[in-house]
Formats: sequence, C-alpha cells, structure tokens
Amino acid sequence: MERLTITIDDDLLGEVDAFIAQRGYANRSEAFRDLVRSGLEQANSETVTGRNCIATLSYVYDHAARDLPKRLTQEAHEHSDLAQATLHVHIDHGSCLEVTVLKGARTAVKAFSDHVIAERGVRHGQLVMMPIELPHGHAPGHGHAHSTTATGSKKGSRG
Ligand code: NI
Repeated sequence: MERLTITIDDDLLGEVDAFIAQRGYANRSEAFRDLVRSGLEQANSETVTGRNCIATLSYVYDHAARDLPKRLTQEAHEHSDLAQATLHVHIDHGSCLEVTVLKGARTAVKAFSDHVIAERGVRHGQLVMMPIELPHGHAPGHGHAHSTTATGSKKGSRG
C-alpha cells in the first residue's frame, strides 16, 4: 500500500466524516478507498462500449424552483427521440424524483444527461448506460407496427 496526501476542503471533508459515522467505518482511509472504488465503477459504467445505449437518468429536483419542472419537461419534448419515458414520484411537498429512460447515441444521451443534471435545483443526478445494438440505417425507434398495440388501441374505448 502507498500512503498519499490529498487536499480537501472543509465542507467536503465534513460530508465524508458524516458518511464515515453513518456507515461505521473504523477510519477515514477505508472510507476513502470505498468511495474511490465506487467512483471508478461509476466512471467505468459510463464508458460502455459501442455507439448506442439505453440508459436511465435519475435525479431529485426542487419542485418549487421557478420554471424548473416546465424546463425539464420541455427538454424531454425537444429530445423526444432520446427520452423514451419518465417516471415521476412526488417525494414530499418540495421534492420530486424523476427517472428518465433514454435511448440513442451514447454521446447524445450523455449530453442530454449532463444538461439536465447541470440545471439549477437538480440534485443527485445519476446516469447509468447499458450498451445496445440499434438496427442499421435506422434512427432509434421502431420501424414496424406493433399489431397487438394497434389492435388494442382500436378496441380501447377509454378515450
Ligand atoms: Ni412531483
């Protein structure tokens, strides 16, 4: 093992110490090793191979932040080719959790995700990408009709 010296600001160290107390670590070194490992795993999961991916982007956001909910919805609409669906959970009176499923070119998915996470009022943003093969010469999305869905919608009378 090697011993190294790092510089860290007080606020961040305070968060680390709270984490250490909460998890019951015996010392800071063990906690830092675990944090570094999980950081590396996260970084590796972001460098999936292949050009295309399917991904989940999850984040908590401040429902009360001015225009933020509207802006997030608008961003999803503007990238409807990427954003497949969004799950919305009202956590409490002020916070919401959203999980958006994204599909398409890795670079586009990453750019969209970075943009959403960078929005003021968005916290705990996490992107998890999984590699997929998309049909050659086709944009993301289905190039064929779903007969069951089509039949279902014809018969469906829910309006
Ligand atoms: Ni909500």
